[in-house]
Amino acid sequence: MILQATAEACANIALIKYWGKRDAVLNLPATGSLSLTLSGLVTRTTVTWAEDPGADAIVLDGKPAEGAERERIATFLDLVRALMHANGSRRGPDSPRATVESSNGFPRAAGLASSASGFAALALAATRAAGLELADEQLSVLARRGSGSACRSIFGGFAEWLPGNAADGQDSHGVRLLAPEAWDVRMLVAVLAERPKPKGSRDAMNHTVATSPYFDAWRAAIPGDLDVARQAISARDLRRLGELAESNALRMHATMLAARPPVLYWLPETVAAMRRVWEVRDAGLTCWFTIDAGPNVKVLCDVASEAAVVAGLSELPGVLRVISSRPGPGARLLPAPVAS
Ligand code: 2P0
Repeated sequence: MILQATAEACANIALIKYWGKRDAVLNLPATGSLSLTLSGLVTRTTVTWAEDPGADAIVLDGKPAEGAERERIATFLDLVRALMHANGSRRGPDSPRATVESSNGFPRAAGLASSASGFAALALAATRAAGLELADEQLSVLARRGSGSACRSIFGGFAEWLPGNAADGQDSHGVRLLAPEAWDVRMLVAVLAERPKPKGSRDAMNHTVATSPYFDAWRAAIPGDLDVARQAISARDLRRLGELAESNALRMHATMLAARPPVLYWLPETVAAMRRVWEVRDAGLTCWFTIDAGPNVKVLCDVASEAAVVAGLSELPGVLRVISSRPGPGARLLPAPVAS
């Protein structure tokens, strides 16, 4: 029996951000969050389980994973091994070793949410390869353990991460709000000059919770933001959603700027792209920006404005390229290759 499966998942960009945990081990968030899954940022992952000696073999974009990145994936695979034992999976080997091969169609760790697509694809491929068929919400709980935002990438289109109350995190998972085909919008990613991040998002988030005097205000505003975002999505009101998303992102960055020492992800090129979005919006285009834990600027826009917004961003000297996405599908299994 071949204990192998291949899955694809798309990254997601939060419109109402996840920034702060109530449990750092289980990746339980301080608040809910809400995102759009993007068609243009895809991770494809193949997992094979076998019983032979040695450590897991993990290859990311053609190179063996190393250091903390490798450790994080191996620790996640331990969770899948525990599930295999808990489910008395007779299909799997007793002490299974994984071979993982994962490739991204976009730069990893450049603030493009590759950990979200990566752990969503890994959760699906690793469980299916082991003969485990988890419901989407359970898969989302598992993906969350790898990276919090990955729990939203299990679902296509607009998704919300319910923070949950349970100490074990079983009620903290994504849910689908709107299928990808139900509302045709665009998200553009302006990829700016790449430089190493000053601080990984995990550390920056914990540091913000611990030291920012604005964190309580940030957290208190999220339930109201989520209410408005859900209403705007349900009414297909892009203006209301875009204004809110831009405001939410700026409040998140203001909260981390107030941390001690401060966390600033913006480069001069980031600010130039933000200003360009304001300029073209003032000139009549329908677009709003959001920014995550990195310098890149993402722009939510309508289909009619897409080409002109891409042109406006592309002419900025700091913009390397613009990736345009539609609402993307949830994590999905790919058919096994036909043996030749
Ligand atoms: C988000 N970000 O909602 C927010 C906005 C970045 C800014 O989720 O520690 O990689 O693995 O749970 O999911 C990035 O944080 O953090 C993130 P962990 P994650 O998309």
